[in-house]
Amino acid sequence: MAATDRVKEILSWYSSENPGTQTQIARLLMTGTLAGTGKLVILPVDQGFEHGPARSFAPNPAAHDPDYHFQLAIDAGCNAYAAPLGFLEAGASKFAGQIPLILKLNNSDSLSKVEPCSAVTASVDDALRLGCVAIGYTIYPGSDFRNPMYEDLRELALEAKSKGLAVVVWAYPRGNGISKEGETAIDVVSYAAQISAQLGAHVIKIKAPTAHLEQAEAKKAFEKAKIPIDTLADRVSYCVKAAFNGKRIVIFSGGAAKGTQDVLDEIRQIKQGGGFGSIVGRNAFQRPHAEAIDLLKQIMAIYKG
Ligand code: FBP
Repeated sequence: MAATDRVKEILSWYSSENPGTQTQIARLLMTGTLAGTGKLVILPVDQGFEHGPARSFAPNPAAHDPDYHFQLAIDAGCNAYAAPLGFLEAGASKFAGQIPLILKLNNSDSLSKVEPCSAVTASVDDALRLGCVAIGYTIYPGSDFRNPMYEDLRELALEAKSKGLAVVVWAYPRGNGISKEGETAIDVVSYAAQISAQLGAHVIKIKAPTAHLEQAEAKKAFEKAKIPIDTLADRVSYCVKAAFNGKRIVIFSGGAAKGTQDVLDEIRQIKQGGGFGSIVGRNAFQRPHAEAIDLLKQIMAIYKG
């Protein structure tokens, strides 16, 4: 399939990257039901590591099987499937070439109470060995340990880019620096998008922001500039602006499992606000297979417009 004008436009924002990295960004944008539209729907399945197997897979026991997620992403027409090393190693050969893969290079579990900080659990060479298009990496702005996470990402992103891979950053504010409500506050989430862009991310994944304003100085700035934040579409629009005036791909996470209409209403607002797509994990793999495919197809239909 020839690259569409929209895909060419998006690739022009990454013109400093080598042809290998640009090719991988193009593969992300030219695969699946949304190929060529400039929109993306990615299936992420790192929740087994992040939240534990029972919380993640008990609602749909078939999802304990690594093959399940490859097949789900393929059957639903996703742009890519993202997972930690173990899940990708388990299916990368069987499903080789059928779905672009993103290897999550760092992960954290829910078993410790210290400040949020992920361990580096895989390498750029693992990503190449498994045929991935990109590395994935989580940062926790707001954590006391954010600096080592940013510094590790600098090294990994440099290596990934030099070896022709793309870089996807999960930007999840949390930790001592911010309140629980502040983790999804519009000032904090848009700040996390900006940090990710400055760290060199090609694709930035954030949570849907609320209208809460966490930081007093940022609150004043939002109010003085009269930045609209009443609707989710308004807030998505500001997050996209915060990521280099819309010149970085910003996608939104699905969050904990919820009703189909709630998911679709949120997607409509993300589309309206100019978001580039979604990364939908629990709302997909915790549903029975047919229901998950149906929901993902409805999400893609909204993005396709
Ligand atoms: P979901 O759609 O299930 O929210 O998945 C997106 C995701 O980013 C996963 O990659 C990650 O494991 C999870 O969210 C983290 O969720 P939380 O911040 O609630 O721990």
